[in-house]
Amino acid sequence: MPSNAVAAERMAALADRLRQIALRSGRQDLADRVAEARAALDDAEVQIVVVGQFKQGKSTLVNTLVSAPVCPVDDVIATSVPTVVRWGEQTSAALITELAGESQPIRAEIDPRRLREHVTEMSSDTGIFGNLHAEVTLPSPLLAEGLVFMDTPGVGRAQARVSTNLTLLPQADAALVVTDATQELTDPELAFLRQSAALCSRVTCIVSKIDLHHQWRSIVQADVEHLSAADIDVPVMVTSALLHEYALMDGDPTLREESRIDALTGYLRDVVKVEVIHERQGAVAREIDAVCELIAMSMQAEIGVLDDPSSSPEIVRDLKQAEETAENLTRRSARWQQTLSDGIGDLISDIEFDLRDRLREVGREAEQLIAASDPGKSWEDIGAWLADSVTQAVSDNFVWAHERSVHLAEVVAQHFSLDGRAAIPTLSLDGTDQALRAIGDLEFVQAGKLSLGQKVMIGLRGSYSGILMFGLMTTLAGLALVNPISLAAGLIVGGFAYRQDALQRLDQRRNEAKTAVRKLIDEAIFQVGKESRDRMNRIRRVLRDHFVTTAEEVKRSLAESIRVAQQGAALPPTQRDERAAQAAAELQEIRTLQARAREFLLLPAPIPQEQHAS
Ligand SMILES: Nc1nc2c(ncn2[C@@H]2O[C@H](COP(=O)(O)OP(=O)(O)OP(=O)(O)O)[C@@H](O)[C@H]2O)c(=O)[nH]1
Ligand SMILES: [Mg+2]
Repeated sequence: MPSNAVAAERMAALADRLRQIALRSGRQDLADRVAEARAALDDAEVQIVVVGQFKQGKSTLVNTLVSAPVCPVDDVIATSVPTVVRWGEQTSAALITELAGESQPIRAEIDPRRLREHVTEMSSDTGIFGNLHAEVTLPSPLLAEGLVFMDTPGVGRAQARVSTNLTLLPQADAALVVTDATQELTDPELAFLRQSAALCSRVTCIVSKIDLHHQWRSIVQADVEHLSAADIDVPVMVTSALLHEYALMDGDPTLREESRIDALTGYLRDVVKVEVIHERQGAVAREIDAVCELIAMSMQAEIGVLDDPSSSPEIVRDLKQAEETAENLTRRSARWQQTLSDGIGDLISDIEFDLRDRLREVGREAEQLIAASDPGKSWEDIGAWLADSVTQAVSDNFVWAHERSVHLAEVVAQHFSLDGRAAIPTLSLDGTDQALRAIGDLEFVQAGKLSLGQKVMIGLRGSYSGILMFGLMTTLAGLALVNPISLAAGLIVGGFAYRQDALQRLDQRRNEAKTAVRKLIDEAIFQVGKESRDRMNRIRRVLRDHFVTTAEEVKRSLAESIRVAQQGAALPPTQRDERAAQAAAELQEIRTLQARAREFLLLPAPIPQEQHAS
């Protein structure tokens, strides 16, 4: 089985040859398409997000993997801004702010040693409302391999942050969900793992800090059982950043082995990266296959006419019919376009209904909690519970919306190819299988060709971008008024009158708390609902553009077929045979290229020399 590098070289050679053929056939559009696909072969970056609950050792893990103390680590102060760490000859750091409605993000270079001041809770609020993330470059060996890590704020502390973290998952190539060995996986962690696995196809659960617990093996065993009971199928690996650090200081190979960091590094490099690159090459192979098919179509028409000029009117008539079918595909009345419009409409209302349903339920439970306690005393607990529950509801809604959008894209693709049957021979509709792979709010900038999934990702950036948190926090801040009303009054007034008054005041506090909860729920429904509507409308645009472009490409290919068929029929008989032989040779070459691309699609990813996953 060829390694990724060998496969990339072969694929590049196929693409270059195909590009020449496309140019020779006068198809600049197809030549450009091939060139774009080929550029993806040079993209060696593999994006890995590191996520998990608060203080599980995410930043420490990133630092250990990249062998440098880039991400701030602290017992108390939490990471608050996602940080992307990628290879660079020089160490550098920058803060990137994406403002809503602005196409260009604002980039500010900062001193890498002062990153802590910008990406932790220590940072002062800039007052800017937008997506903020940091980018660091480092000359680290693992990063030189193309791995890019993203350290993220912990889930479960800073209220609705989880929804921001979830949006990072669909566009990442892989995710490491970190949980430490001090306790077994909790329910919120399991819920988060389940959501992660639904949004990202390569999730690994990392049990960190195994040095802290003699019994870490039984914790890991329990974690594996929890995962299997919850039907979450992700590999589990263990690490200790601390043991790794000691091993480096003492030059102790046994300790180093025990830290299991090298095993993780090897797994990321030899399994995860290899699979991701193989998948990317597969996308290029599908592009080559599709372009070969389009070019072969005109060649076949020409050969048919050259072989039997009397069949020319018939062939041209068929081609014209197919051209009309392709033309119809670009019209708004085409069935796939209807499927898309109706599907998006239904999705918008279903998602909103689901969101309303989930959030109203949270509101009802909160009101029960309020009715059963004195909000003056329990408000902080209720607030924390509320933030968690709203977050959970919004996250579940997000995951569900994501899955439904992917399904819709598949149905639209099916209808498109059914509608186009007469026009589209055996064209593979690349990208639609993994369409909508990403709904995210941070763009991992990638070189080369944008797949449909990536286009969607960029189109959708900005969704759920912490707006919920903003809304939530301001509403919660407004709840200060629920705090116990001055006790001073109670101190002077005594006895029965005071107790009566106290009851009344308790009622009043409860009412105020309930009103505040309702306001918060309404706010969340409004904000999240608006974002998901916008997101769906962007999905609609991206899908429509994708398929209309495909239909137009087919139309151009058919027009070209008609042209060469007519030209072939007009050739004097003496030249006809010569041209027929030439066209047959060209077709043969195209079919050989196509067969090679298809062969690649049947190959599994190259197996690493050594399996590192435990
Ligand atoms: N013993 C031990 N402690 C660790 C290990 N990894 C991290 N820690 C400690 O755990 C604490 C939290 O580590 P961080 O890396 O800041 O955790 P985090 O997940 O990034 O935290 P937030 O970003 O704030 O959510 C720090 O005190 C680390 O020193 C480990 O492998 N062993
Ligand atoms: Mg951190």
